Amino acid sequence: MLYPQSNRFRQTIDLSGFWDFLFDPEDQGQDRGWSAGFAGGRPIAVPASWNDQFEEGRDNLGPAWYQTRFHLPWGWAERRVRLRFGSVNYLADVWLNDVRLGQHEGGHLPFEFDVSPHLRPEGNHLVVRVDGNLAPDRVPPGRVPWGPPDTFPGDSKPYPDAHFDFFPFCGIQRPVLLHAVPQEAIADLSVTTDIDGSTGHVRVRLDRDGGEPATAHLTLRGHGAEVKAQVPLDAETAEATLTVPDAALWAPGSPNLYDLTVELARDGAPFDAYTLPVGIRTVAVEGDRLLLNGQPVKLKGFGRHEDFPITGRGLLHAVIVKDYALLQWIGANSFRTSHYPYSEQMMSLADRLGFLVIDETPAVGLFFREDGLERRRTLCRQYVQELIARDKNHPSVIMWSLANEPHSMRNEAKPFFRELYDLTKALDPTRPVTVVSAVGVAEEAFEFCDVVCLNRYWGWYTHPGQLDEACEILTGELEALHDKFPKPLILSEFGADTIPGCHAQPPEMFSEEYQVEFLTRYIQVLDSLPFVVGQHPWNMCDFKTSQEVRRMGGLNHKGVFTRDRRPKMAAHRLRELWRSD
Ligand code: GCB
Repeated sequence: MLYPQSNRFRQTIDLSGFWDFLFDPEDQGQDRGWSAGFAGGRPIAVPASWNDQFEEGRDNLGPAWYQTRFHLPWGWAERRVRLRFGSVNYLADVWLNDVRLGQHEGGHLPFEFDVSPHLRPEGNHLVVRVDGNLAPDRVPPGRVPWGPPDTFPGDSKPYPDAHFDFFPFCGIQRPVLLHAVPQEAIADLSVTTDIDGSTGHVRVRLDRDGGEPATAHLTLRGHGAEVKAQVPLDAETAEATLTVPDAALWAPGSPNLYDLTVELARDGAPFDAYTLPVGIRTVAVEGDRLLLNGQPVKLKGFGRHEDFPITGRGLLHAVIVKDYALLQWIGANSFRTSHYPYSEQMMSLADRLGFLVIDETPAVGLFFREDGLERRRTLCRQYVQELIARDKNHPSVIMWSLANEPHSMRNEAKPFFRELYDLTKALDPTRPVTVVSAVGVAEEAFEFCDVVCLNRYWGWYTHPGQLDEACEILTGELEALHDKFPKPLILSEFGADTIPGCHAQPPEMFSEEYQVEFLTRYIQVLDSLPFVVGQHPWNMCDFKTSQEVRRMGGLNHKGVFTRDRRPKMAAHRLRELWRSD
């Protein structure tokens, strides 16, 4: 799925701004005809979560209604026009000029409609109903009936009752774009790269709308090279390989990108073009090593969240820039998109700045009881397909994560993940696949996953304040895990809640000193085990959660930066550790 762009043949406009908004407490909006437009709405910012924009919005998960009006720009009458939503959490129903366009389930992934037949030159009326409610048969789930084995010991019901540890922000959280494309447009490009000595190979698959004969002209430019290919088109798909001698490879520290331009032409007259940044690199697992461009690589970075005061999970370009600046400052080379796909803006900058990304689906808090299992399976399959369609061309994406901490103690979990793993590999055989687990050697999905990702909190949730014991258990457990699954291992979460400004000597829980000690001791263990190829402390920044007794001030305080991105002592410590190697 190509991100919309503007060029000689394409144009994109962003419908961001102030829309009208109404909560629908009785869920009667549709009966009252709101899909044709409603009166009495209040202004709301799009994109942004709605929860922190108004007093009564925080714990209200909808349904709610949005509307906006727009005129078509000059010259769009002959074009095909698509309407694209970057992320609406959770369930979106969309109408244009009172015509129902459709529904999309699942926040964090884009969806679009061909709206050409429904557009008027002036006075178009776009209405969206958003339902952010939590339910056991949604993914991620919520309001899951209480009881073992699907809740971990120590769990208590949060409010709102999410089955995951971050606030269930709702609304239109990423831009809504209108984009005009030619009638016979490039529909998709899929790029994979390979390296042979110093030569790079860029394989391109082109999908287009319409199968009339035409020609595709491909040009790869950058780093002093200009490589061209010409492919006659007589079907809806075509493939070509571009060979780049002395390729400038993509890697952290040298995020070399080429521009691939694909132009469609007939009888010498071009009628569509699209330019995609391409990084030439390989990623592979060999034994218990993770290889980037054939060289072992170790990940240093974080699990993160898209989370910021007021805007919630809404796209904020400045926060993205700031976060990358902090990642560079601290010496990180990677992050995981815990626990859902991040914005396309975040992903593009990862390509540009050279970060390695473990790209995670929104499947967090999965449980495997019968109720709703089939629906959760269908949704997980959909998310894998949508995520790979969106992110397959990013060189920064080095691994797919199918889920975070599924409650995999039930027999149903293994075939569930086997099916998702096989689907992922069929869609993208080029990248390793993982499931981020908390159950250790009991995680049966590790048998077939390419990389073992484990989350651990010894010295925090268990063995509080006892870091000697914690590190002993951690070492033994990681070794046992490696004996059972001799694959690369990433400790994808470890950390301690830390109240900024709270100090204690000797260190004790919640103090900045304890977080420093905790992370330092864990990293010593990880550095001593050669099969550990990644260390991702939890979390980069403090982030908002539902209310519960463990979450003081409504925040998870395991950030090494505060929610407004100020360093705690641990940030300085990590910088010493990570920048000295
Ligand atoms: C975990 C979860 C993460 C939580 C974290 C914590 O294992 O994956 O979502 O926020 O623990 O702080 O408890």
